[in-house]
Amino acid sequence: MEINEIIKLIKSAKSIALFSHINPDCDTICSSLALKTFLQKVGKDVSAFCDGDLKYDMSDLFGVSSVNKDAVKSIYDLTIAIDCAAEDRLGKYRPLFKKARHTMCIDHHLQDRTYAEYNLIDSKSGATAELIYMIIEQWDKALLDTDIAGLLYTGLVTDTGNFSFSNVSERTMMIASKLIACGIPSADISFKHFRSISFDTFRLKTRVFSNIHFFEDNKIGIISFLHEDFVATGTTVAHSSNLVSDITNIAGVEVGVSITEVKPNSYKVSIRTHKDVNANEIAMIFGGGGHKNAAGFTINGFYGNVVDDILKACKDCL
Ligand SMILES: [Mn+2]
Repeated sequence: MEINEIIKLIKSAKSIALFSHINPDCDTICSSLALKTFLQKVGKDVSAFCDGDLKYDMSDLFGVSSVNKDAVKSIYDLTIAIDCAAEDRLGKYRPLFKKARHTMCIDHHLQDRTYAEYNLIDSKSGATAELIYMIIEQWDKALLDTDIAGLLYTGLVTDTGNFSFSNVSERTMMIASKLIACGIPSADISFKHFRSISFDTFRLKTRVFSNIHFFEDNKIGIISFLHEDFVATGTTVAHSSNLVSDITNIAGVEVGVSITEVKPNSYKVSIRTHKDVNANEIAMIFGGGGHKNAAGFTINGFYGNVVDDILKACKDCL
């Protein structure tokens, strides 16, 4: 649908609930909080929900303490899934999302979907935050303040790898410049999300990085974060996020895989690729998805079998 139609539909709703995806990243949370803040300014009754723990790097986002804090209404005029490629990404909030008078999805993932009644889907968008910006700009750009701009910029920066991935377009940079013009601390935001790591993460890195395995002439690199690694370094699953890109930073590596043990015999897998190797295709084999160069899925099984299956899928995609 076109942005102006989406705006019309949101305008006609009074009570609105926004939903981020499970295992939330900054784009899904920041896009939701930015839209929530804006819609409150235009007088809407808005709540934001997310099935999942928010990571430590989200703790100072504007309005983040309001997530999951509003009383759940029995029915909303409109529910909006934000950055959710599939209905099951809503987690435990799926029934609440479905029960609304109208449902909408705003997203930039590749997957075809039909789970919402209205859709604003643009896979060329660097982040869902880009789509939220366009809604706000067309609706009433005078209401774009530094709080909203900071949220949108954080979503943009994190989903584009600090403006370094192939999903960065001319439009992405135009929007970034408009957000910077609002007076946001852009350098601080980039530092926080791309350079600064906690000492715990540093300890986890030094332990696990010496044990990365390479295959196919070093074209495939696999890193594993196992329960024992978290115990030995006093860290949790959250500390392992984004470290997969350190593998694809190595010259010659075309596919980087991180396998993180989230429960006994249950693993969260992130795939990062270069050039024409399609991460989304690899993830879809295992019931996941994402983007061409960044995708993920969850897999259950014995560690050795999990590695074998993933490695085979990666080899087939080279
Ligand atoms: Mn996103």
